[in-house]
Amino acid sequence: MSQQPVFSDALLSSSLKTIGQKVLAGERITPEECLELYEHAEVDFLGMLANHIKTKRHGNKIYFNRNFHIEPTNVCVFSCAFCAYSRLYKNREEGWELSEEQMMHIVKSYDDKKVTEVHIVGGVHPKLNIEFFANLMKKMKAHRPSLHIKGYTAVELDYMFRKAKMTNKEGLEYLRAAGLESLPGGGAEIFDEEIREKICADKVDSKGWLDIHKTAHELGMHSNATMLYGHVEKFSHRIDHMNRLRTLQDETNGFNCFIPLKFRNENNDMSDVTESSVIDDIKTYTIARIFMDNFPHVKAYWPMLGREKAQLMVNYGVDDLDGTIDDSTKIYSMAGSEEQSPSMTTDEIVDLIHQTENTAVERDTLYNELEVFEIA
Ligand code: V47
Ligand code: SF4
Repeated sequence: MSQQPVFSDALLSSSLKTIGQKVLAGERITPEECLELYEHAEVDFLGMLANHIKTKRHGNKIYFNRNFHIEPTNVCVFSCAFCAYSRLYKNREEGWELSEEQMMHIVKSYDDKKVTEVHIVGGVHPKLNIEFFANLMKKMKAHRPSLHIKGYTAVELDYMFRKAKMTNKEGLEYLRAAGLESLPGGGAEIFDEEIREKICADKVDSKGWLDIHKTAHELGMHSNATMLYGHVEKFSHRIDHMNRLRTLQDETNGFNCFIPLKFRNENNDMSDVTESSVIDDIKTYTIARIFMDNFPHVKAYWPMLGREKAQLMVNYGVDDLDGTIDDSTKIYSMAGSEEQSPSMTTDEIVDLIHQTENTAVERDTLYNELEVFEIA
């Protein structure tokens, strides 16, 4: 366990000192205090607070899981300005669309591997409907009942449900009966309506995103939440985004983890936007850990951040690195991530965690601990 951090009066303004004391006392900070942290706190101070919270919650454990991704299609009816996929919609010949057979072939290719989760996420194809995905999941579950299916962002679900003329509740119940167990956190982007209009005007709005997650939680399903940061939004928009999530979590307690997603600027319609600095990245992760006091976990998604930066974030409030991801995920490599073919074996991810002098813990999707890897 870490010792209680001590602040030097000389180095801190009185308002930062007050916020620091609140955090150490386990009290919630307000959106205004969060803005003060973004605008005036240095990364060392934020790191100390975020790590204090992380250590109090999880000791020196850093979680990972063994998963694989299936991206059924990169064709998308929407045109988010930040997305490398949306360009492909304009260039349909570059699009792909996997058949049920091809996706089952991917699932079967893991038959002799100890994976616990399949993460299904992709574009919103106009022809792939709710029955198609329900049949696919039934086949997956029949083949490997223990495989946890975390699938479909609220964007994909909203489109599926509207097409099927189902309410969110009806649609989620239908998919759950077919095998869907959790929802990933994608599609949240930034909830502020004006920013959303600029970067992803045509897909599910903030209210719709939040309502799908709320309904899933009410049905006993768990989900994650993301925030796409470092583009045209301001600090206040990030805080508003986190605040809407924190408020919903107070009500439902259904979110497992919060995942800040760093905007990458290659091959999309926002390539003129400079990417966030490493200082901004660290601030965002630490502030997320401090502000989102009711979220059990903060995840650094290494295929997007790159493994070195993900490793660094372990010292800044992060307790989860997502998965081994033997991967087929393309959304980040296409948008300019350093990780051009993201894949890590269990030994590699365990080593990566051990290098940070933490214990690596394999978890399942719901954060049940499966295996503990102590440093030798
Ligand atoms: O919603 C798209 C993001 C998300 C870019 O729940 C981009 O465990 C950065 O949500 N730069 C989809 N980000 C992926 C996602 C996810 C990933 C890993 C784990 C989980 C989980 C969820 O990808 C989209 C969007 O925010 N994205 N383009 C880009 N250029
Ligand atoms: Fe489609 Fe998702 Fe890309 Fe938006 S981010 S264009 S919804 S694949």
